[in-house]
Amino acid sequence: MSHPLTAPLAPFVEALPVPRRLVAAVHEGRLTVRMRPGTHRFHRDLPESTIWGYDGTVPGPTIEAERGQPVTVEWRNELDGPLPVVVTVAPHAADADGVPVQCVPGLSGGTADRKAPALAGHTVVHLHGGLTPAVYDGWAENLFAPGQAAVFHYPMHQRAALLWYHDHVMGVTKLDVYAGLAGLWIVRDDHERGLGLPEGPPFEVPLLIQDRNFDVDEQGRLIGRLVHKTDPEVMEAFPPFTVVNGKVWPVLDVRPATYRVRAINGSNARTYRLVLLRDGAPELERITQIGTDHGLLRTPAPVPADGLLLAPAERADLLVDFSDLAPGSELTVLNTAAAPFDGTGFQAADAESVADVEGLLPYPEVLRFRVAGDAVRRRSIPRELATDYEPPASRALARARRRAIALVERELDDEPNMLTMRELAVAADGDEDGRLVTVTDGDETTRYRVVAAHFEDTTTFFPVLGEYEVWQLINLTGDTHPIHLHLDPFQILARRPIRYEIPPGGIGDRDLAASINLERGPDDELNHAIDDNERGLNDTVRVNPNELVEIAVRFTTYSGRYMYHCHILEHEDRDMMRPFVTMPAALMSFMA
Ligand SMILES: [Cu+2]
Repeated sequence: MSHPLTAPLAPFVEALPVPRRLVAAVHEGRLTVRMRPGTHRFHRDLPESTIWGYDGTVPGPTIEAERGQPVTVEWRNELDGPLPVVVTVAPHAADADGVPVQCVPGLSGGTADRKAPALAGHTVVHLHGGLTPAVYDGWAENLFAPGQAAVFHYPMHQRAALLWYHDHVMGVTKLDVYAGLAGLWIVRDDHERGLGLPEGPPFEVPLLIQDRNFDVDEQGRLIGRLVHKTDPEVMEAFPPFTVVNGKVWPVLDVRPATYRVRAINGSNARTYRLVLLRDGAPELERITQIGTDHGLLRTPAPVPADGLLLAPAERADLLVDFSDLAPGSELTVLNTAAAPFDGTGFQAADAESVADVEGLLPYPEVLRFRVAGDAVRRRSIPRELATDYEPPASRALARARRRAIALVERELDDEPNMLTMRELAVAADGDEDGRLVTVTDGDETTRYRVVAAHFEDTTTFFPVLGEYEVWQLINLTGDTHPIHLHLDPFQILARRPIRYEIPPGGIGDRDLAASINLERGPDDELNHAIDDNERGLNDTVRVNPNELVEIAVRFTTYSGRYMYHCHILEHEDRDMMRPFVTMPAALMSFMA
């Protein structure tokens, strides 16, 4: 049931900001970025908010690098406490009017968490999507304190792509990123330049999409203070206000031309399904997707008929054609994805009526484009884009090491649920001791035992550099999880429906009993398809409920200790994260 809410802020009244560009070549590849407290106005009608930002801004500067030209960043931690976010768990999931508390500003009767202000601003920076040596990858426990600095070297031996840098501190990434510690990083190269795609303003527009909530005063008026609010039923924050490049519901004036829009979901937990509307009707055919997380697709792809799905950390490189539009035309981007997202579809044609507080989507507005100015010659879209990768050969995959990971939500009394990744190893013959996971594919059944469940458990994944691996991500929860691997990108091989049973008490602290069948359940309405716009090089993949996703990954260049995790920040902070160690082949036989 839908309760329309009246938005307390006017949509589409403020210009979309474009983050300051920090072009590495201009600084001979040596940059200094200061993490500082700052003030930021998220909307014309809001007071200033205190934030933590890279160079004191939200978002941080967009760093632009060139393939093959290393960049060194001195990340200087000049934060001083307290954390500029009020953290609260509201006592009830809905208010007296039955409206979910996450849809409204303020603390909703919650008390401010007293531990959060004590966070003194320890940080660590991760370049998401970077092919980065392990020592500079931003291990979640290698922190530096206010007054300290870290000098990280980024080789940039990687294809052109939109990356992003953000805080990655163990247990509080959700708060540090929410406070503002995120920025974009664009890698460019000659191949991409040869295609004549827009580069830089005004026709290349980066969009960092996030959601935020704010506190209210005693009269119920919005004040700028950032609020991270959860409730007893939903342990992720799904704030009501969509913020693009730091502004709530901005508007961008565009000329009648082709624009390159580089979108990234930088929200803590919310998945967006973006629909472009004119006069209430979808015009998704204006959008052509040319790239994914790690850069160009082989060929352009349409976005799915329902809209462009972006789970946290996913990126899309898009060409949007406004060239036939008269000045004064307006196109609006709406989000049709309910939260928590579980893969359920929604027809683009119904987007204008999608507002739904039960789905924690009181305001579907994201952004508006307003056509103004003179026409510019329309760009044709190259039919061939990337030529530097192919789907992995079946011969290479036949030999590949296979790994299986179950995604599990464990309910606890009086505490938020624990989300863990259960690394599975094939059980020994004769291992009959009850707690096993069986995966049945036709008449073949594989029996697994859990070998690791928590971040601090012993490392069990030691991928060999240069060799393909096939990872199976098996979702045994009710929500979609965007799983992110650090270091090299992967390709999605399959999305397969599963049905499974977990016996009562089957999810233990470390063990797991489950029987999984690779077949569709009777009530499963998801299509479990790989969309054309997912057939690229990715570092984050949505794993939907009742689904096993198979990816092929080959770590190539750097050996060391890295992480993979769910990119819902409230999940990775609650243990949905595990290490892996990449090793050169010659060393493997010397491992004890
Ligand atoms: Cu998750």
